[in-house]
Amino acid sequence: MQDPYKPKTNAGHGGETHQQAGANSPTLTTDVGTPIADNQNSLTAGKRGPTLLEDFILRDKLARFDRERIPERLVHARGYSAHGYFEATEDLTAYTRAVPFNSKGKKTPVFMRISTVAGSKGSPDLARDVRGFSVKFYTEEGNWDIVGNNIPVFFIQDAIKFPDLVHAVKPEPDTEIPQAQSAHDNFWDFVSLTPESTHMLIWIMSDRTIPRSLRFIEGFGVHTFRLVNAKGEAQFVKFHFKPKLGLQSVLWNEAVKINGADPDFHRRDIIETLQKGEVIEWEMGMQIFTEEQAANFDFDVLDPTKIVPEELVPVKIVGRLVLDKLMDNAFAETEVVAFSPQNIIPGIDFSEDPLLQGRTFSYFDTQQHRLGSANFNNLPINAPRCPIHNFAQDGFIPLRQPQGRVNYEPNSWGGPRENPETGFQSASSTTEGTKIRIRPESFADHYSQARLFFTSQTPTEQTHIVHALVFELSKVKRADIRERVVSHLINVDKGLAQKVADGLGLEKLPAAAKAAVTPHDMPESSALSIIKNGPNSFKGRKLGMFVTEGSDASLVKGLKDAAEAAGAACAIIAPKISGVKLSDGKLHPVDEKIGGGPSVVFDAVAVIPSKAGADLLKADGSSKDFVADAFAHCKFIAYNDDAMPLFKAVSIDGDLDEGCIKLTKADDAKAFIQACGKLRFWEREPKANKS
Ligand code: HDE
Repeated sequence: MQDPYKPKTNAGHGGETHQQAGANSPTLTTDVGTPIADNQNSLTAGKRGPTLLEDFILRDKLARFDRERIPERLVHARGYSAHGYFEATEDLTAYTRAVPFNSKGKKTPVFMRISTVAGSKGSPDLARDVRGFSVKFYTEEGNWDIVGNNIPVFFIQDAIKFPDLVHAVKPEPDTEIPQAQSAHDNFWDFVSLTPESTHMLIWIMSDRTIPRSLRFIEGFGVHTFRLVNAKGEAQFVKFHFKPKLGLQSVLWNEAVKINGADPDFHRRDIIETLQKGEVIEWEMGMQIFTEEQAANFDFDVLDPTKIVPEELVPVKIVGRLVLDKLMDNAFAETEVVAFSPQNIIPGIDFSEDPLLQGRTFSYFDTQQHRLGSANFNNLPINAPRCPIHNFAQDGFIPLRQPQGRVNYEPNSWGGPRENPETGFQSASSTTEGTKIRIRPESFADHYSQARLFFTSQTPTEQTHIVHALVFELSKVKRADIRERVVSHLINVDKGLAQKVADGLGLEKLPAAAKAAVTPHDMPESSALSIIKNGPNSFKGRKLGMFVTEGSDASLVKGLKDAAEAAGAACAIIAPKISGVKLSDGKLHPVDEKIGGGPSVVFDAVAVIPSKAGADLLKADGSSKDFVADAFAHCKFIAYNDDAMPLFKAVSIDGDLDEGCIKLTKADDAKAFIQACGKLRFWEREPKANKS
């Protein structure tokens, strides 16, 4: 596999000396352009004398260094970005005048950021957490931001509760632990006292929050928005992004190990994919429905804890979201990019969803604080790709240079004017009422859709939800909080509640929490299951080949050819990073040393040691972990006869199932890779019993 980390500068490709690498480089300067003769030594009085205050080069460098950090985001601090485009596959002018959809084939540049929520900027990628899913469309009528998540609902219904929610999930203020974890008393205390969060809780305890790759997650706008066409006619809309390569997650036991082996697992996956020249793609979809239709649903579409089941309003695919370019600089792009739900364009409008209403204020507000200036939208990554004409002026770091004397309107000099024909128009919707602080009754059913999500999961996925709840609640110290959570689960699904109660060792089930609206069953929705929406292909996945000195070179080649023909990557894991001599007597490159490339970072493995190699390694801890974990995580395993001592060493030699496929010749590899299209051999899980 090609080294994805070759230097991106034009200073050559490794191996040069300092002098050679700098042969064609520009002269180093200070921040005001003064050329620098010596970047190794401060200015002193005499060789061993004091450093001189006049050493402006030293001061410029240190002072600049001291001010590199800006406040990280309050939430979604850890994220990763790439550039790309949106391509419309439908002309939607009947529904909206939004320019990205005004003609089939129309392309709009985008910048995307995918993030975790609770963890700090340096936290690991594979925490159990929601993933932020933000897309900035640089349209010719302004920037449009869809600032969504990979989960279509949210914990709370009203923006006023957001600071409480974030305080509860973040590290506790006295101890400042745990980092990037919801498994602690404050979080479960808050949510168990907030019944509206129940639906979201089942989602976050599902495999949705431990994705295998950010390329295999869905994106949702969450809120109901409005589409507005040129005639001013408005319809409700929900935004969806469906991954081209299907949905896929890992097991919790795998996530724990991946975070240890590679805390940058998800961002590395994006880098390697784009540096190979592949793209990352979603289908963008919309659920479009009228206010009259919405009035007949048995839930309120203004309630952000509710979905509109796809079986009720199908998702209409309207285009492709494609990422094809890495960032040039992480700070200048993903750190200072400012996504905001208030950034909308003509043809898009808000709904009265109270969570969305609050968000339209908060992002712009927090960005003023975080980016240190009202001019943050003039930073290159935030700057619109269309003309800006207004009388805004001054403020810290005024990057725009207005010309002339006019900075007000109306005026009799000239300058930009409002345009009722082309300017943004809010959708006309009648609204009235006495001022009041109250939650609508139509928001009060907190359990029926939580039940819908749970019952729409496969038994495998339901088991994972049970395991996750037992794991998380077992970290909660107060028994009364654990029981309070179970009391809500009873309203979701009695079987779920009983299994969690058993897992926690509760003597008996507590009384069910009081439900303001009696929960009712809803028709199952297959769209809600990951396993039901897998790719049935190994494309975009990664095979790990465990080899030793003397391994069969034809098997290695057969597996590599078959994996690459299926659009998958493969890596060689061997005892020494400098290379491995296979049966053909040739030294083959190695991607990871055994122990450095554990099986958790691969989607499927081939364990094809030589006889001597297996004998050498059957007592080696990392080698045993490689095999035991792959089996326990229900991965497809290719193997040869010589692998049996390793299987025996971890006591799986008697349990080999159809997910373990023996290779006797190179040609057998094709059938193996074909089988890997199922991604996991879930039938093994009850036996493997790790998740
Ligand atoms: Fe956010 N959210 N949020 N959020 N959110 C922020 O804005 C907020 C909510 C989401 O990659 C912050 O610039 C409020 C829902 C994403 O830069 C902050 C409420 C959804 C990102 C903020 C919510 C999101 C943020 C922190 C309740 C899914 C990262 C940094 C009313 C639809 C965007 C920032 C990026 C970031 C406020 C709830 C998604 C604090 C007040 C619901 C993807 O302003």
